[in-house]
Amino acid sequence: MGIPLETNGLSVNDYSCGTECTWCDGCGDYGIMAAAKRALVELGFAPHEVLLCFDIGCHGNMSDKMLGYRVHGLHGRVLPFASGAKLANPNMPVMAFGGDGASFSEGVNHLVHSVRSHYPITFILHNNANFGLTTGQASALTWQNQPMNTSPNGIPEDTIRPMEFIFSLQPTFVARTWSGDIPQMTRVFKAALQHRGFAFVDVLQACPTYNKFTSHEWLLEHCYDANAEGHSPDNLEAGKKLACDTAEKVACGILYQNEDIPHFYERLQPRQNVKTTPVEEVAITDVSDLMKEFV
Ligand SMILES: Cc1ncc(C[n+]2csc(CCOP(=O)(O)OP(=O)(O)O)c2C)c(N)n1
Repeated sequence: MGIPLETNGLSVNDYSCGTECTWCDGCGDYGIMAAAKRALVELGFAPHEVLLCFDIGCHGNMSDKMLGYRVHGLHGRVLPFASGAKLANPNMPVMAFGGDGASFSEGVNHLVHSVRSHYPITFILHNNANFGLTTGQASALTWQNQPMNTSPNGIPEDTIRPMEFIFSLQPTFVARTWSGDIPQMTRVFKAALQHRGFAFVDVLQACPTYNKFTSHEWLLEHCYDANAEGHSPDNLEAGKKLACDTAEKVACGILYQNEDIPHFYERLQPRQNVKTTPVEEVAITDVSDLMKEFV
């Protein structure tokens, strides 16, 4: 709707591959994948120019549904290898995708350090508020009092509030969007990909099979575009307040952005004024003498 499928001589079909989709009917991952393709196409990136890193989970199966250089790692570990790849080749845009189970349980430590380290990558959180691939166990983001497969009486733990958590880490880019709004996701993903440092994008994702509380219909009714309603993302306290106050409505769009903070690579003293990248330096290293030791 209103968004061309083809720009810059590229088409979203350039990112398509023939693998059959195994996601459930109505899964929000379809919309997130469509928006990721559109964002990359609209920014003029061909599949061979980007690195797409996937965590383990339903969302992670996108790794065989979409072209690009792709890595599919261990559960909860997408951020370390995405960050490492970016630091090795800073010229390549890197998008990392992770579920809320991966990102707020197994890999929550990596999320903390990725935000505070300002690694210059885009992180898309597929937030379906449960462990989807393993059939709907409660995650740290499952709402209180929601019956889930392994906790039919609701979870005994407190739910993590993701926005309060992220804002406590002094982020430089925080956005929220939802899986039914492809134009909004596309706009947000493009801004995230163009951000100077670590971009955190919380995508509220419909999971019709296991999440009965934030359904597509619920998201449609509650989410609104805060930027369209005049929210300017330049103030951390205002962005945090808007992000955390979800009692009535859920503010979406770019909630906070600061382009003045240098990212991790820019802060590395030994890389100052170095024109080559680490991958180029490795590529021209002659290891033949070293290899002789192993023959
Ligand atoms: C370290 C580790 N813990 C647990 C698992 C089992 N496991 C595989 S997928 C998955 C659920 C993934 O949930 P989430 O990260 O929220 O992604 P979703 O499937 O909802 O997209 C789990 C628990 C694993 N593979 N590795």
